[in-house]
Amino acid sequence: MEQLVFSFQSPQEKDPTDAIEGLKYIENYISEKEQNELLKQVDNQPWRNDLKRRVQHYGFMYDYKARKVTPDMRIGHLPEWLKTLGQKLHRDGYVPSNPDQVIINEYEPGQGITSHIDCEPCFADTIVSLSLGSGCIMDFTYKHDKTQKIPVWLAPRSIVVLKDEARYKWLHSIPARKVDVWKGQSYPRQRRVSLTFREVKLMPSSRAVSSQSIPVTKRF
Ligand SMILES: O=C(O)CCC(=O)C(=O)O
Repeated sequence: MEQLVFSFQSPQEKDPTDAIEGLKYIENYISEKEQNELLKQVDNQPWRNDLKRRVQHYGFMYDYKARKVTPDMRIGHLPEWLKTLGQKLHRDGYVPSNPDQVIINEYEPGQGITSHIDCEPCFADTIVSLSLGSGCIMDFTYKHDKTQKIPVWLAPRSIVVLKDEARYKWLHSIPARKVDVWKGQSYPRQRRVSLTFREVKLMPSSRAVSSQSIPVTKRF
């Protein structure tokens, strides 16, 4: 498999808001060329069609319905092209160790993801999502007061890092729509592919689950 080489350009670090503790947003984290290589790699792999949007799971399967990851859900090591990127995130100080689980989501215009906090017993404290292809708005909603909602623009080739309050006290979602309006300007959505890097906190297996039989929900 082709080895991806990532440049060492210092990324432009920007926080869109100081309102959410633990949220970091970094534009231009990878180059256009790296983005195209990654999209090629992603599109060479099989997609799962059991959610409203297509997904790929690496490292461990994640059971959306039961919200769990157990040792028997291990798929294997991350493929080289994801491992390299995970190592870069670690080297750059965005994650405390090399991630061992990645979920790739594909959003066609009009598709989104419902408001959620990533499974607390399943995944460690830091989660990073890389956007490819299209930008979109990610909404953050405060868990204890749902009227507090903060939209954050995620540009293609940017990463968003969720830890501390951003990870545990704010739900995140991507509204299912075809156009985002950001700072007064309209951005028609195109196909967006996100790569979300996590470290699994294993729960004991309660029953044997094969990766083919993992229940998922069309509602997620
Ligand atoms: O698409 C994204 O950037 C976020 C994905 C996400 O929230 C998830 O997989 O739980």
